[in-house]
Amino acid sequence: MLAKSQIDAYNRDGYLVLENVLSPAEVARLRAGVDAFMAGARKVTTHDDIYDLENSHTPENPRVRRIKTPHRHDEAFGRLVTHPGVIGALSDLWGPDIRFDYSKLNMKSAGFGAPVQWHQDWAFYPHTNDDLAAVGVMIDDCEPDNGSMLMIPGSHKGPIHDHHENGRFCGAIDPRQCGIDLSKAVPLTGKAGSITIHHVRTVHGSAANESGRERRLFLMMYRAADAWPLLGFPGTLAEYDSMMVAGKTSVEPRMTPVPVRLPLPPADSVLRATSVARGSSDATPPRKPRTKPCSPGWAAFGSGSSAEQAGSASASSRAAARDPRGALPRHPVATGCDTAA
Ligand SMILES: O=C(O)CCC(=O)C(=O)O
Repeated sequence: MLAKSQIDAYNRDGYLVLENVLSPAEVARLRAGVDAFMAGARKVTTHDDIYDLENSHTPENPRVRRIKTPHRHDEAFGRLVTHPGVIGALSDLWGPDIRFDYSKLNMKSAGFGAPVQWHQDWAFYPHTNDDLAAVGVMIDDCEPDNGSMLMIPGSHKGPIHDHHENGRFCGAIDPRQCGIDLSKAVPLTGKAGSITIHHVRTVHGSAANESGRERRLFLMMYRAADAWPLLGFPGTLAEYDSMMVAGKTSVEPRMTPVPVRLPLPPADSVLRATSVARGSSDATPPRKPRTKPCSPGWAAFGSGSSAEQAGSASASSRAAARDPRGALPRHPVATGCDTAA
């Protein structure tokens, strides 16, 4: 259960770090799961439903940027979706009714893990209210030099910044143009087994991992059950409701006066992928194509999100990005939420 001071800090700053939420045994099991994913990466040569690869990846020398929806593929990651330490904290922030969205494992490997440009997750998936957050599970100790996430305190109460470039959604902001004081950025550090919670509107990013240590962060996206996605959801209502992880669903969206910029039109790269997949025009919101159906309970969560698709499409852009603590150029479809968002 969160202390009042922790709830106040989250409401004031837009993020929180909670220590020792996972036991050493749970962390060890997750690391074994990551090792198994990495062994699987030796069989792939290009991005697929599971792997988002670094540009320098080869089967002989696997370099994985991200594992997509690991909760669908490994029971230990699946169990985290409903972990009492996670759901308890979110209930303290939002109340009892909570819906899962999707997960990803950002590898940010020692020596070459790419930075994530400044962004707000909200830019990728606006809802009727902003009781949404990403929960990060630290599989390794997170320190400033191995690419811990960086947050701008209080930015969740500000505007939704422009994540477009040349008229198309690019998934990243230009912090200088947005008047963001990067000297205020706070690194979310902690020991393996800690969790982070960041508000969907908080401006954040992360630097490259130039240390010799891994920085693997498992991210799970959640929303209050009465926050309804403005761009709709994939699949049927029954499938959407199967993503409830606590409390009860509702068909009465809670509307609050939140600032919104739709992630439209999508970047060319996303548009091409979406059009091919769905035979659609660019009026179609960018959505992750549906992946294979899942069977056991632990695998049943997660429809994916536009942000994830956007991130996959942005591999070359991300590789080109510089340290987000400096002034970043924007690249088409950056690595926020799917990565970023
Ligand atoms: O993995 C990271 O460093 C950042 C992830 C992120 O920004 C996001 O998921 O929105």
